[in-house]
Amino acid sequence: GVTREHYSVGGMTCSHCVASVTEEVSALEGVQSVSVNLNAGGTSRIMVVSSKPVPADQVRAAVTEAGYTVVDA
Ligand code: 9UX
Repeated sequence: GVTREHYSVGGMTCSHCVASVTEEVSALEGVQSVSVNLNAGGTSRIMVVSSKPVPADQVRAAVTEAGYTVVDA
């Protein structure tokens, strides 16, 4: 099956931010694709498509590694 998970991410303001988050999250085990709906200056949304659920703490760590922040809601 395919799992789709959404997260809110703060701090992203440009296409390079999008590329960084996409690269880090895509490297997680099981991730098939990452899409980002950029809201510069606000809260962006990312969708993680994977072959199995990806633990939220792993996604948070990857987003943090990229230099951004997962925010609630
Ligand atoms: Mo440039 Mo996007 O510092 O943060 S990568 S605005």
